[in-house]
Amino acid sequence: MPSKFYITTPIYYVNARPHIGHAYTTIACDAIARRQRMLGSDTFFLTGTDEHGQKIERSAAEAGITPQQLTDRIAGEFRGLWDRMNISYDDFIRTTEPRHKRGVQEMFRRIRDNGHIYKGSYSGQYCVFDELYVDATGAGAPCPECGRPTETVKEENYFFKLSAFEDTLLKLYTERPDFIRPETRRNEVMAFVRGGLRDLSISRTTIKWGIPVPDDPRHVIYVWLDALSNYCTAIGFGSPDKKDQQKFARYWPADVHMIGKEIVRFHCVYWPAFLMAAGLPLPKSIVAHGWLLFEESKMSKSRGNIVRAETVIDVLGNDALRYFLLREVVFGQDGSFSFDALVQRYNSDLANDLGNLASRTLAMITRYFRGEMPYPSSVVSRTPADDAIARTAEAAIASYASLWDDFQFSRALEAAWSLVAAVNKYIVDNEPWAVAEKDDEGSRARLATILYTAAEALRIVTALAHAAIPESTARIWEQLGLGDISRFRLTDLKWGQSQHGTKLGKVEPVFPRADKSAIERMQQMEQQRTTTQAAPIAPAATTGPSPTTPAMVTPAPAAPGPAAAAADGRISIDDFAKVEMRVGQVKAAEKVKGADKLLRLEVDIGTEVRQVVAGIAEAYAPESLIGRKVVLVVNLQPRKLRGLESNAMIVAASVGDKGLPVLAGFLEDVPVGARLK
Ligand code: ME8
Repeated sequence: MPSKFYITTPIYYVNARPHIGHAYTTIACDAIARRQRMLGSDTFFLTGTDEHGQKIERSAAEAGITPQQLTDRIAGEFRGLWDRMNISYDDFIRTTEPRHKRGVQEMFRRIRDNGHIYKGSYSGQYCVFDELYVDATGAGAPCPECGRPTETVKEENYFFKLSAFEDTLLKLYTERPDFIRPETRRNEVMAFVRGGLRDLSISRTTIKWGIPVPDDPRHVIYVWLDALSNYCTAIGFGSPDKKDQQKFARYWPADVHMIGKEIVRFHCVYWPAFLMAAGLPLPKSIVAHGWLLFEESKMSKSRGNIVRAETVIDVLGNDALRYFLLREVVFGQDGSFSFDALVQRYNSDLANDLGNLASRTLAMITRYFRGEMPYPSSVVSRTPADDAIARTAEAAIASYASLWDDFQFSRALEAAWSLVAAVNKYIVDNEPWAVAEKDDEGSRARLATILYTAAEALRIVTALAHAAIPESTARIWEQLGLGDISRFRLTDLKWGQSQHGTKLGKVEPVFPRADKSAIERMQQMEQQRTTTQAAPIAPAATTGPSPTTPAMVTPAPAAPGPAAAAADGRISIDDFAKVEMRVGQVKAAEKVKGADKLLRLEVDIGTEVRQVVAGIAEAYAPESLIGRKVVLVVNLQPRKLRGLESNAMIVAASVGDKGLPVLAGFLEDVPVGARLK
């Protein structure tokens, strides 16, 4: 039986849409889970949404909908985004599901039956944002965690005897140094516990949106006890079903709870105490990463400085976002996100380094060896440089594994890319294109060895990087003629496994270079997303143009997504057919007040005249457009820009460093209303 590996993300609150801070944790867990699967572990990867509590109750009230409506919508957005990002989660738990409710009540019962719960009355301050009881005095006193004003809570509660766990917890942190990672967080937690623990109120009577306390339904269970229990309830805890019980026995305790640093206390103090009180084993490790910063502060909805994962993946694809986050951010520390750094990293490491290695190696094998892996003689025409690459590759395999296991993703990828750099240099130094010019047998053997060496190194980097950038590496693997990479076991990876004679797959570029307009497009999309999604809730909007589509200068509105794109980002003809593009003629045009980039147009599309708001003011004077024929996507849901309803999207190329729009048009005369197919 293979060993098991159980990893979890935090379950995200549904008071806000997902942004790349959430994507960061989820991507890190996904990459870890994928590598574990490649190593042959029986892996279970859990994510989900945290749907109860005062914060959600209030957000729903503010949006004028029921908490259930709010949670259904936002949970759908999280799940939809993870699906679109190819996140390989095995289960998605929602805390409003019956299986969770049943499990949380069982958790409460066990803790109570073991004598760790008593009834008392709480009078003190509560921070709704953090869902945390805090030591502060006086109405409105600032929360020591987040600085927001706290609220006075005075009610009868059930209390958990947290104070009794002080010594046991300290013993745990000392005896199991890997329980909290990294070290800095462990030290903080130890200092906090040494400072003394107070009993914790674990029920509320003044809120309704929660799970009732068993046998006392006037109370709902404190949202953090409810939320933390998801790690157990999702794998069958509290279920009467035998299969569920076996599943829980198989996967619990979790190997890794991955979290952001702001929720360390809940996971490293409350959670182990709850588990000990319930008589359950403790997770093996709680790993806290730092924050993703944007414009120098933590990316968060309340600060309004968020970037959506959709924006990046629409323009550069999933792997660009994954690679950037794993490579650029030193895991455990805060890291900055910027579109410039993202594009720079993408171009240098993916488009240039790996992309070039793949395309030139595979193109030369196609050209000089009819697309079949050449035979590398171990004797004839061999040089020390060939063996040096083999040694570099073996070293990269070893250091990648140890760095990755230590959650040092950035350094692990750096190790793999040092092999890429070495092979690219090897190719330049050995000039296979010049060797190919010579006709003698020795040169032919030399050429075979050089290209085999390059291809073998490419295979090794591809296998190593697969967990981090699964889509592009799956394509390179196929191009190497190796079939489905998910069948490959990393435990087998070593130098020299490529078989000569293997027929390459169809060779195509995997990382198209991003020009500067990519940055503009992302900024523009982000700006437009912020304006149109300012309202707290709207239906999920997780689709948009693929990296190769022309720039749409009026962005795609929120619309139910088309069928999921294939793993390589391509869509079917049916997906394309859903987009109705027609020729229109501009009848009126004017600038939009207060918006430098926007024009309001009235466009005749044959059957009617539509109002369109388009971001083309920097490139076109309004009067120059009157009478001009343009291409419009006409079957998009209407959307508002600067208070004006836009009823179609104008199609344009995005050109030059600034990504200026150039309107699509025709050389021949075309009738107004003609459909583009
Ligand atoms: O805390 N940088 O949910 P949440 C990095 N429901 N990671 C970030 C981030 C940023 N700027 N912003 C969010 C909750 N995250 C609770 C958890 S678990 C039983 C309950 C990630 O929606 C990071 O993982 O506020 C952080 O811990 C989590 O999202 C917080 O998500």
